[in-house]
Amino acid sequence: MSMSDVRQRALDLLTRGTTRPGGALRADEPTVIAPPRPFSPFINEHLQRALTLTDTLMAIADETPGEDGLNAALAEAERAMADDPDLASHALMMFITHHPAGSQLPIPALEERTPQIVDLSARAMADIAREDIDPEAALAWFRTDPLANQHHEHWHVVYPHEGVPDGHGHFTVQDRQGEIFLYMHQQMLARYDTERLAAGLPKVMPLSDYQAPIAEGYEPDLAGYINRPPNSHMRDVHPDPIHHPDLLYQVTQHEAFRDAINTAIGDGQFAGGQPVEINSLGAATESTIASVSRPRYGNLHNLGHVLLALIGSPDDVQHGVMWATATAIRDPVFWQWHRHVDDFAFRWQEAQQPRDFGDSPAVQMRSAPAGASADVAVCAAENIDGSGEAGFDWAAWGERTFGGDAWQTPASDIKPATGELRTRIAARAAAGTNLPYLDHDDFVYVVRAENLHDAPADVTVRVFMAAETSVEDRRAWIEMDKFHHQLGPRSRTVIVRPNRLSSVIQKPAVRPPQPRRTPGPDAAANYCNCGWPFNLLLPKGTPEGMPFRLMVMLTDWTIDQTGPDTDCGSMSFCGARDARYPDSRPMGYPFDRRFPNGVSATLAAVPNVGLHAISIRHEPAG
Ligand SMILES: [Cu+2]
Repeated sequence: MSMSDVRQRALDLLTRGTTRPGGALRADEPTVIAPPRPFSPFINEHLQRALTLTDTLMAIADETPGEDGLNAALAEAERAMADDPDLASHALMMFITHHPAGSQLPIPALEERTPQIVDLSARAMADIAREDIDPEAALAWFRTDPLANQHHEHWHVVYPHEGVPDGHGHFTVQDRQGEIFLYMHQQMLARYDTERLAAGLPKVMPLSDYQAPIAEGYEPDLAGYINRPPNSHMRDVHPDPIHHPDLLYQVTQHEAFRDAINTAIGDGQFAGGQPVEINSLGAATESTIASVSRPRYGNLHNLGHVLLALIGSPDDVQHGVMWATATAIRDPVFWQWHRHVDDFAFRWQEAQQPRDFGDSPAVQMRSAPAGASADVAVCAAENIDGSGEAGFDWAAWGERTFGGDAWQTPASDIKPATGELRTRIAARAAAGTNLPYLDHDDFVYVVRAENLHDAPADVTVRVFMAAETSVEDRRAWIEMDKFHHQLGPRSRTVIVRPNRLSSVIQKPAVRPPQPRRTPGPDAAANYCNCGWPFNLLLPKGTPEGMPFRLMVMLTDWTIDQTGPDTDCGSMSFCGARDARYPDSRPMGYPFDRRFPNGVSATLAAVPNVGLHAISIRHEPAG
């Protein structure tokens, strides 16, 4: 069997297995209630069973190198699919993501595996600018974006809470997995809240009272997933009626786990004496196999998904979209649940000492009036002559335009700097239709920095953005980019950074954004699929122009660095494959601690920080 045959077999398996027994549901078929989908990646035992299969696939591929081993692994996955297609597909995707030989196989895009989501997304996009609809429906375009859903699904494939197998029955969580679980979801919330602001909606409220009715319901209109009726609340459920019909999980147990975690945060330590820090807190809250005690702290986040998925189910056999990572973010309650989960992290962070920024490098950006920086600007790529050509020298252009004699002029006053970035609705071909999606113009950040030392200075450039009305809410800051740059000794450097290289997005960034299904020749290819969708890098903004604040901070890379740089995937959300997370500072730094003197006043006074006001304007269609 040739490699292309083996790859085709993987595509066929994954496009037929995840929708329903007997074949993939096509976009033009009616969406009806499908047979129950027994597998949930949020149920520990289910994920363990899937990972055991992944482990077996790895062992098979290890035993026979090359195409034959991969083909044998696929044969094993196909056998398992007869029993539980969702479980086997999830296992196969984890094999492809985590095994060096497996990573030569493709994972079809979520919209290829479940083409009916494209139609739902197209309908939601049609409502993007309507004001006469249900408020929560105004955000449906964001929640149903196929690439955003794929990002969430894939992230959980990269970071399974029961650990990654090694082909020999050993399962290990990855470096800082508990912390990245909290951070990645916190960043999704920051983005969602920003879109809510643009739509005139309040920020997401936490679902912290497990007895309270949830006023708003949700109708997914998606085969295999039931409605969540309005005014329903969590109730005792049988999380696994097929395998464990006698197992009952009670809301009071769920409350006890919530309270135990809160007690640990208040005490600063878990019951066994282990300190609460961000990684152990994430592990205990999700929970993962690295939890200090699952008997004591339970499985709060995961079983919250299950409780909320079963709300509308009379028999606990049918479930809503909260059941699966590929569908959960569609339901507004996902965001309420995750705000509650994030509140644990926030509460812990608030109890820590604020930062004094005493380890800042001897590098400075100049301030300008009104707390703005003279050394930060953005430019639309279309206004940079020649920038569309391959091999364009950004650094030379930056130096020519913003360096030399121009150094004394505020960067934002120099052409082609702009005060406004633009977004619009574009369309791409997907599942046989023309799918509208949010897109933005390419742009670059321009950062000028002066190294005051006689030696070269390696810095990490951290770029965040927040809606102007939310700058004092440290949780509102969205990470836009993070990268390394070297400044020469006693020099003034113009740093130009194209948006397409952002550390948070799936790479390479392509336009129109396409979920890549064919991995490249290198073994880390599928890992590269991890990351936020490029088309959603910029918040939508408003037709009038929505004010935002950009923050650029330069930190000492010799302190930050933990390993070699990677060009692949999202460094911020996915770390480095099977290695240490590539930034020694806590994720979200510097917004991961309280600012007793206010966010913008504090940051404006730090010499290695530049703040800059910009506007994001959403251009109407047509
Ligand atoms: Cu998640």
